[in-house]
Amino acid sequence: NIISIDGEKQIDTVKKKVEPPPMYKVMLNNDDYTPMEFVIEVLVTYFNINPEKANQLMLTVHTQGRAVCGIFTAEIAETKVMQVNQHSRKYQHPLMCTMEPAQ
Ligand code: TYC
Repeated sequence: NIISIDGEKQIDTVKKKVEPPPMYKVMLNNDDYTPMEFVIEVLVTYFNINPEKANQLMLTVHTQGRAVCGIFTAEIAETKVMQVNQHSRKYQHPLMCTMEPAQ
């Protein structure tokens, strides 16, 4: 940093490193009961994924067990998980949305 003491400019040794924030994967997990159409609607509504990609991603979860829906900062990931799980409980589907560190 450039600092000024008594009008004298000096360079200090403080490194201002700007670190990127930690990122989190938001996952959808498979279950046997949630209707496929409901999962597609969740992906479209909460993750801004177009219906064709949403259908593909839903089928990946269905066949592989889980898949990443998006990667976000902590606050946004937490909000997505809360919103999706609340929405699923409201309609009494067991769909589970979870998050985990991306690195
Ligand atoms: N396995 C569900 C079914 O056969 C569909 C499903 C897909 C459920 C993805 C959850 O995250 C999920 N109706």
